[in-house]
Amino acid sequence: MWQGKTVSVVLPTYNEKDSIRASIREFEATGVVDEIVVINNNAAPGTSEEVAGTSAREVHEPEQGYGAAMQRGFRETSGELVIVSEPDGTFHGHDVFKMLAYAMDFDVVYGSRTVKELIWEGANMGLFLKWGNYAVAKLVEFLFNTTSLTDVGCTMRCIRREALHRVQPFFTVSGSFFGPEFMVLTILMKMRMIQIPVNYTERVGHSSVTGNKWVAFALGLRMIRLILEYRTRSWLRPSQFRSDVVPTTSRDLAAVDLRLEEMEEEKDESEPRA
Ligand SMILES: Nc1nc2c(ncn2[C@@H]2O[C@H](COP(=O)(O)OP(=O)(O)OP(=O)(O)O)[C@@H](O)[C@H]2O)c(=O)[nH]1
Ligand SMILES: [Mg+2]
Repeated sequence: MWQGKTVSVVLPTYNEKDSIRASIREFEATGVVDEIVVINNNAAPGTSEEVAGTSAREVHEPEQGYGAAMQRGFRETSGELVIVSEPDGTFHGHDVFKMLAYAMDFDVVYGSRTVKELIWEGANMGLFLKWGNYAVAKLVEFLFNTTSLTDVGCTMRCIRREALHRVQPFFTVSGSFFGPEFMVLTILMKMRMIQIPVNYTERVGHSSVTGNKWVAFALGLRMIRLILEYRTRSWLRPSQFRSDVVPTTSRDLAAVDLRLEEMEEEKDESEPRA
């Protein structure tokens, strides 16, 4: 629970058997996380045994891919604030405090892994990946004239439940470039967003996506294509990304919370005493 709001964490897993338990423990140790949902995406044998014995709930998602796993994770959680991360040892559980602090004022908080001081020795963030992510992020920032962005591939993020409800019906990507689709959609839906630096450490085990430069380069090109497609579609028909107006600022939500409390009190008073 954080400032009266329930907090969920989604951890998709494919090949993180040797790091997942420690990752879950880090999130548990924060003391503010209400539920941890692990999405087992045909993960390495032994992963379920590692998850058992922690407080996390494991859900099996047969459709392969990071996007498919994430979408399933969002459907499985119930928290008012939903944090997503990776259980591969690259992200730090205590960074949820930074994310949650900003989540009070923003619909979506994106992590960024390109701030030098927080890139740990051994992290898979050399020149190519750092400047590649930075360049694509700046392309998004420029094309959509949005807030300052410095990374498109960071999978540590936090989104408020109301914002998630609005964006969920628009998801189409089941593979690795789900992250940029999520980002572009939240921009097009005019959500309040910010990107903040998070720690980025050496991965435990083999990195299947960005471990290979060519795979990472192909993924980068695919991301750029997706970004350009969304930009063109939204120029041609801007109304398609509009959705019902829901409270988006903390002030709006505070007003709603206050009203709910008042209604509870009114209900209590009107109930006959035993
Ligand atoms: N490779 C892969 N990852 C998946 C799949 N489904 C879910 N994931 C999750 O996607 C995340 C990214 O996979 P990684 O192997 O860590 O990729 P990476 O090379 O470290 O890439 P980044 O983390 O994006 O820098 C992990 O948390 C996986 O558990 C899948 O089908 N394939
Ligand atoms: Mg990773």
